[in-house]
Parts: sequence; C-alpha cells; structure tokens
Amino acid sequence: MKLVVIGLGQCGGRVADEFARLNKRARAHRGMEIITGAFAVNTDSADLSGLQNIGADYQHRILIGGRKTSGHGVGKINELGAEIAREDADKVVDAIRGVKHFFETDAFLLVAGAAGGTGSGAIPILTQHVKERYGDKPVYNLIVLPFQHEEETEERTIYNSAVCIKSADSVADAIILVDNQRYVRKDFSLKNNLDKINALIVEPFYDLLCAGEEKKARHIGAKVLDAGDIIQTWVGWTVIGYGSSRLGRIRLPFGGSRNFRKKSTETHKGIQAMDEALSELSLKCNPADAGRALYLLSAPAREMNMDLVKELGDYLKELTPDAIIRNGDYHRERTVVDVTVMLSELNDVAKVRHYYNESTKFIHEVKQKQEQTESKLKAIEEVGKDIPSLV
Ligand SMILES: Nc1nc2c(ncn2[C@@H]2O[C@H](COP(=O)(O)OP(=O)(O)OP(=O)(O)O)[C@@H](O)[C@H]2O)c(=O)[nH]1
Ligand SMILES: [Mg+2]
Repeated sequence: MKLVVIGLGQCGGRVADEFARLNKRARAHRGMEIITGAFAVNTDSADLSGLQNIGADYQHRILIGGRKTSGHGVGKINELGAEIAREDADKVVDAIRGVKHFFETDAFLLVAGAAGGTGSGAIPILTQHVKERYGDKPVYNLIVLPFQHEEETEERTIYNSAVCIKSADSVADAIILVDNQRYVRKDFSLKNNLDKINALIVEPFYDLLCAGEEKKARHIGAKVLDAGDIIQTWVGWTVIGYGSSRLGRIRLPFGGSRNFRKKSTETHKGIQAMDEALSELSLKCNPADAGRALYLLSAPAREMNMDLVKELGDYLKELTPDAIIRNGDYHRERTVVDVTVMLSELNDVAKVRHYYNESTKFIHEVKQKQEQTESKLKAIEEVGKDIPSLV
C-alpha cells in the first residue's frame, strides 16, 4: 500500500518524518516505495527546520499562518489552528499536486497530536479539504493522544483532544488512535524520548505497507495482504498493534525438521507474537468491540505453514467474535515471527468516552466562570456610568 502522509503541528510533523524514514528503509532494504509523498505543515518554523527526512523545500515543509503567528505556533488554541488551516488549505492541496507518482497513491494519512493547537485544529479541516479535492481516495487520520501528566496538569489538554477527535470523526474515513501513555507504560525512560516513541508508533506500519508492494516471488506468501484488504478494514475508530517472537534454534531429540514438535513450537511462537501485538495495542480497548480486524504474519518461508495461519485466525476470532477478519502472510528471511494486528470499526472506546465526558463538564465550568465574570463587569460598569470618558 502506498500512502501520502501529511503531518500537522510538531507531533504530526515528526511522526510524518518517521514515515519518510520508513520509506527510505523500504527503498534500501526491499527495493520498494511505500510513501509517495511526505509533508509537514506547521505554524511554527523552528519545528519545521528540525525535521530530518521530509524534503527541506517549502513545498514539503509548509509554513501556514505566517502573518497571524509570525512563525511561532498557536499556543494550544486549536480554534486558531483550525482557522489558519482553513485560510491556508490551498497551500497544502497545491503541494500534493506536486507528488511525482501520485497516481500510484492508495490513500492519504494525516497525522497530528490531539492536545496541541496547530495539529489538533488543522487535522479535521485539512482532512475535509483533501477529501473534497481527491474524493476517490480514502483519507485516514492518525491521532496521537496526550500523556497522562499532560491531562492532569492542563484542562485544555482534554478539551482540545475531545474537540479534535470529535471533529476528525465526522470527516475522516478512519481514525487510528495512538496513546502516548502506552509507550511510557512499557518503558518509563521514554517519557522524555519522543523520537523513540515516534519510531515505535510507525514500526507496525512497515510490514503492513510493504506486504502488498512486494514483487519478489520468494517473499510472496500464500495470501497477500494488499491495499484493498487494508482499505476494507480501516473504518471508524481503529487501533494497531505489533508483536515479535524470536525463533531460536529448535533442538529436536531425534533430528528431522518437520515433525509435530517443531510445528507446535512455530504455532506457539506465532500465538506469542499475536498476544504481544494485542497487549501492546496503540490504545487500550476491548477487542470484542471491533467490527473489522486484520492480521499479518511475517516470518521466514520455511517457518510458515497453514496450521500457523489458521491457528492465529482462530485465536483472533475468539477475541473478536463480531469482526470480519482479513489476513495475510509475508515471507521474510529473518529469525523472527512478527504479527501485526489492526482492530477497526470499534463501537466503543473508553478513552474517547472519557474525553467527551470530561470536556463536557469543563465546557459547563468555563461557561459558568464566563457568566460570573460578565456579571461582575456589568456591575462595575453600572457603578461608573456617570463618570466622563476621554475616548
Ligand atoms: N508521540 C509524540 N507526541 C508528541 C510529539 N510532539 C508533541 N507531542 C504531543 O503532542 C501534544 C502537543 O501537540 P503539538 O504537536 O506539540 O502541538 P502543535 O500542533 O504543534 O500546536 P501548537 O504548538 O500549540 O501550535 C502533546 O500531547 C505532546 O505530548 C512527538 O514528537 N511525538
Ligand atoms: Mg507547535
């Protein structure tokens, strides 16, 4: 599958930069392209200059709202981020027109952090514009949710996140949710290492995007997972997970390589990788809520067998009884079994509900505070009404 990736704001731009790195890796190691165009859009010029893989010209690093923000961001006011995106949407649409192999592109992926101002406000607006302009291709969002400490210290974090995901949900074909806190839970040192988190966020997309683009016969599995399968799966709220299980040298007491014992070890490794993928999903959710799912098994050809593919399918079906499941296998010469899982069309996401509930309370409090301030101001005006004014 080939994507045009557009990163908005600091978080979005840096994650898009990681996708551009992924494409360099695919080109160098697998001789294929998985990203036809990578762009970063920001109101902050310093953030744009810090990127490493996205083209350094103004057509790929697009500064918006120059006059309004003087290149310094919108300071978490996502209403302003949305307004600027509306005014400068043409800059982005024009840049997409310059993508060399645009006709090969299967879909768009727009990326942003939900809690900031620029990305959070711009993502629904630009999704809408891209959809209007390129109606024949799906437009997906990848939205990064804030760390817990950000939610605890700043109310605007939850409010921005709620407004961003609600607006995005009304325009995007699917929203892939990624919770920053999930990566810290795994390894606390990551709290201050956004680059490492960004690399972990994009890693599950590597095999997923490459599998359908593979041209070399020795890597092609029995069932290829291609762009069509992914497009059929990505609908509504979506999460992604990735697990890996190392294949050790399997010592068998009587030699032989194809006996039942080896087979069961392979299956065990596969299930182990799928378990890891499911427990490390990009956002905590209940797999039983998924309406669609897919899994991609990536392993050396000699380790792949139909039992393993079937076992994994049966296992996922148990966990997602209502989901239509698509799958594929991909032969790579490595010593690991990798499993990528996507759960989509989730009909309940606790975190989304939490944001909606909390910010509804917050809206109420803000309204009350505003009313109190207004009535106090009115009272003071009343007292001073007979004083002459100089203006
Ligand atoms: N995973 C990840 N999260 C990030 C990164 N940069 C910022 N964030 C998160 O994104 C949110 C803040 O959004 P930013 O992208 O910094 O904000 P912005 O879109 O640039 O908007 P303004 O700076 O307010 O104009 C916070 O929740 C951060 O924790 C990053 O590189 N990776
Ligand atoms: Mg910023």
